[in-house]
Amino acid sequence: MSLQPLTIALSKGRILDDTLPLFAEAGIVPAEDINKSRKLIFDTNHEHIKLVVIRATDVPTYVEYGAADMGVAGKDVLMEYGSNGLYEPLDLNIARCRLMTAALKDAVEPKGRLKVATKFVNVAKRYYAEQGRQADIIKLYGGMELAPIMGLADVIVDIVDTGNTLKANGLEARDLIAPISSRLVVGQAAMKMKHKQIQPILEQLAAAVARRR
Ligand code: PRT
Ligand code: MG
Repeated sequence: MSLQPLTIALSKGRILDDTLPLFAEAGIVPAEDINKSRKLIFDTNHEHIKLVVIRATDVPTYVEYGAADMGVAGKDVLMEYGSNGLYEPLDLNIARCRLMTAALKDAVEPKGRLKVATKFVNVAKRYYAEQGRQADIIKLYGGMELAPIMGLADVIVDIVDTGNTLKANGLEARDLIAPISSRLVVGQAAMKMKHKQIQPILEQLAAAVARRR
């Protein structure tokens, strides 16, 4: 009996660097070096498994609509996407960092409405609403650290790892919104229709994650 084809969407960039070794430990290896190719679709050592390598923010979209059966995405991206149609069965424990608020070092937060610059607008809206804090959310696409320096915002919501980027720009981390790592996501259709193929992959990946702990 031949297996149904299965497509896994991987986030390119820094998550990919952590994903490929983990997948190798789980026995899934691309047929060629992804980092040396301009292709977006890759065969693997399993005849029925293909990998597609796409923008991190596009992974939940591909998986939700069933264009890919499963995917790897940062929890930050999933929180921002609002992944209703996605199962999130496994924390891969890679690309770990924190989603935090940050402000100019020693700056005092204004009493009234807070100006918040971020690319995580949905996360920021939800967070300040939960805090009962009035906030104007300003969408940026990168370089958030600049916003408080230039007076565009009082605080930013951004990813922090070592804190070096904040420090280099005279900012400091303030409040933790969520600890972040990359997650395996599975689409609802795939979970129903391809459960038999997905289950062993899930188990192999879970075992690889567990061996690393
Ligand atoms: O670059 P592009 O716009 O295509 O997308 P991207 O920047 O979102 O992709 P990429 O490759 O940077 O990967 C982002 C994903 O990696 C995030 O969604 C997280 O899940 C995860 N991740 C883990 C991180 C970091 N660590 C990280 N340190 N993403 C970003 N950073 C950046 C952060 O934005 C800040 O500029 O690194 C800087 C902070 O690092 P420290 O060590 O100076 O604190
Ligand atoms: Mg980047």
